[in-house]
Amino acid sequence: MKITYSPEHRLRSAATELSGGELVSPFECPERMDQIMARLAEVGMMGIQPPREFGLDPALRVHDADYLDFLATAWTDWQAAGFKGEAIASSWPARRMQQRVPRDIDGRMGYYAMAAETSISAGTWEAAQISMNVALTAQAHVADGARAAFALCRPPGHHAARDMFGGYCFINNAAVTAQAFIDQGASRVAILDVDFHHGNGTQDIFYHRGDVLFISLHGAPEDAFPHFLGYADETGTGAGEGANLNLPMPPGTPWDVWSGALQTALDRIAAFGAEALVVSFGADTFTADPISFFKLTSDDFTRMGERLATADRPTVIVMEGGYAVSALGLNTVNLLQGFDGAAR
Ligand code: SP5
Ligand code: ZN
Repeated sequence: MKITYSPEHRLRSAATELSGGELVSPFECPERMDQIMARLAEVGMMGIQPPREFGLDPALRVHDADYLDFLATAWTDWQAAGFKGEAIASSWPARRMQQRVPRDIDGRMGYYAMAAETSISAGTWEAAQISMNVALTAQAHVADGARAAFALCRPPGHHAARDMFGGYCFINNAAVTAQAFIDQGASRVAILDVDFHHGNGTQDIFYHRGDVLFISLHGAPEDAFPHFLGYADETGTGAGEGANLNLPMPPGTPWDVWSGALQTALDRIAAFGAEALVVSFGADTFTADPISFFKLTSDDFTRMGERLATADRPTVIVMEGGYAVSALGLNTVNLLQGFDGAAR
C-alpha cells in the first residue's frame, strides 16, 4: 500500500464549529492525522510519500470556477468586512427564494454553504488544495501500476458538491481522484463511500453521469447529517440513471448488517465493470464515534479492508471522516492492513 501525506494539513485549524448551539472546538481537527501517523509508525508502515503539485485544473473538472474563486477569497473578504470571528454562514437561499450569488460576503457564505458547522478560517483554502494534491498523488501511484494507495488527507471532501462546502469539506478529493482516472482514459470508475455520512457532494457531482458509479453506505437521512440527501430512491438521472446507489441504515447498525450492504455494493461494482475503485473512507462508523450511530468495532475495520480488496480493482483509498480520535489510528491502519493482507 502506497501512502501519501503532507504535514501541511495543519493549515486547516479552525477554532470553531457550531454544534448544539455552541461554538465548540472542531471534531475535524489536526490531531486526527497525528493519531494515524503514529499508528503507521508503530506497525512499520513507512515510506510515506509527499504530494506533488497539480494546480487547480483537476478541481475545475468537478467544481464550478465561481465556487473555487469564492473559497480562495472568502477568509480575506470576511476579515475585510470587519467580522471578529471565523467565517460562518448564517442565511440561505431557502425554498422559493432567489438562487443568485450576492455581493455581500455574508450572503455569499450562505449561497455556497450546505451547513453552518464548517467555519472558514486562515489557511483553510491552502489546506484544501494540499489535501487534493495528496489524493491526486495517490491516484498517480495507482495509475502508474500500484495495486493500491492511501491518501492520508484532511480536510475531507465528500460533502463538497459542485458549488457547495460544508460537512468539514471544501474540495471533493474523491471526485477529483475519480475524474483523474477518467481523464487518463478510463471509461468506468466506481466510488464507494463507506464514511458514516452520506457522500452528498460526490453524488451531486456524478448524478447525471454514467461513467462514474457512486455507492454510499451511511446513516439514514431521517436520522443523520447531511439530512437532505442519501435516500435509497436516488438512483441517478439521464445518462446517470442506475449509476447511483444509496444504502442508508438506521441507528445501532452493527457489522453483520453493515457488511451485507457492503457486499451489495461490491457486487454492483463488479457488474458495472469498474476499471478503478476510489474508496471514500471514514472511520466514523466506529461504535465510539462522538457524532455517529453505527456499531463497528476496531476488528471490523480489518474485515472491511479485506472485503474491499476482494473488489480486485486498482484502488485509491481517500481519507474522509472519523472523530473518535484516540481510536482513529488503530481503526484506519486496521483497514489498510486488512486490505494489504487480502489484496492480490
Ligand atoms: C467528513 C465528515 O464526516 N463530515 C461530517 C460532518 C458532520 N457535521 C454535522 C454533525 C452534526 C452531528 N450532530 C450529532 C450530535 C450527536 N451527539
Ligand atoms: Zn463522516
